[in-house]
Amino acid sequence: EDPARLAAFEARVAADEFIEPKDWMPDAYRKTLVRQMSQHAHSEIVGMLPEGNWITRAPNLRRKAILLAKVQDEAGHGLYLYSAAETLGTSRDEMTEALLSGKAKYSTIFNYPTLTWADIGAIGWLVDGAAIMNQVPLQRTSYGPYARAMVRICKEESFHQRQGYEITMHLAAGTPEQKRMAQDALNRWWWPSLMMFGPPDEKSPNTEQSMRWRIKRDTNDELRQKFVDITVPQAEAIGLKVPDDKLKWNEERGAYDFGEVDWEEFYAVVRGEGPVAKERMQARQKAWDDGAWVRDAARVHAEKRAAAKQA
Ligand code: FAQ
Repeated sequence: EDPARLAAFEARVAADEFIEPKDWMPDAYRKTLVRQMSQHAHSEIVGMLPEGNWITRAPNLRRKAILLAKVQDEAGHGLYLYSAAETLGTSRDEMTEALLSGKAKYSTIFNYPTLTWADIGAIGWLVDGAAIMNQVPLQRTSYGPYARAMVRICKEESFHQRQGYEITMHLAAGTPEQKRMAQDALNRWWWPSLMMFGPPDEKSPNTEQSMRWRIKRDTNDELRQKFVDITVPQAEAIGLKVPDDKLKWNEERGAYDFGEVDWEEFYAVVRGEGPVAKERMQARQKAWDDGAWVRDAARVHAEKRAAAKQA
């Protein structure tokens, strides 16, 4: 790569300028963006499945309408992110094939099952809560189309977080059985939510370069700490207990000390060994196969139109 071009690129990034699709960029920058953005898009799409599981069983019409809208938002987020990633020269089909073949990842969090209605509260509160913590800084990521997609996504995500907290708040203030369900959902979703931020900084191969290129604006551990600091008082406010014996306010740091994530579990889930990983990929494969006729019809239609134009 031409060193002068590279220096000019790095200077633009350092000056907080956005890099746009037609601008020159190093191959490794393009590659890591396609990796992160496509995995982010896949997470939104696979992320529809755990909650989709409860649409028909929501406890009342109002809850059903809200959940339906939330899951639709997630489809929208996936689509903006695929479109933004396509501006880097990778097609949607290529990205989908990478997901289905297991080459591309999606967030570990969506490999856990939603066992009760309280899980829908926990997902909105904790999973969307963790997602916004990570995505607010991405509104200033150095690649323009990714940053702009994040603006709308974050607005919707913050609404999602509130609806989840509101479900949990109601259950926590309900009958003893409802409160028990809310606590059980917090117990099961807490640690997987902390895993969403990725491995510890010293074990994160991509962080250093991505921070230098301002693709990432904060490290994995910084965001994880912020999430703990904001979420623990929210649990306390509704009388729930975060399932971590080591959790303790550290006056000196002005932050919570907390226990170690089970990194063995994290890496196992990343490798595709999560509790419902197989079901998730089967559902995506089925959706892709079931949609084949639509893609075929669209292609044939486009070919006919192109032929008619030539004639
Ligand atoms: N799951 O070197 P790092 C949502 C992989 S929110 C699976 O630290 P990086 C909204 C990582 O890809 C969830 N894999 O990597 C919603 C890398 O492998 P690779 C999606 C993980 O990229 C809510 C390797 O480990 N949000 O969907 C995970 O610098 C509710 C080494 O890691 C985003 O994707 C994980 N948790 O940092 C929807 C946000 N963590 O790619 C429905 C954008 C790490 O080299 C319902 N992404 N890995 O093969 C990011 O900010 C970053 O990519 C990180 C990882 C922070 C996730």
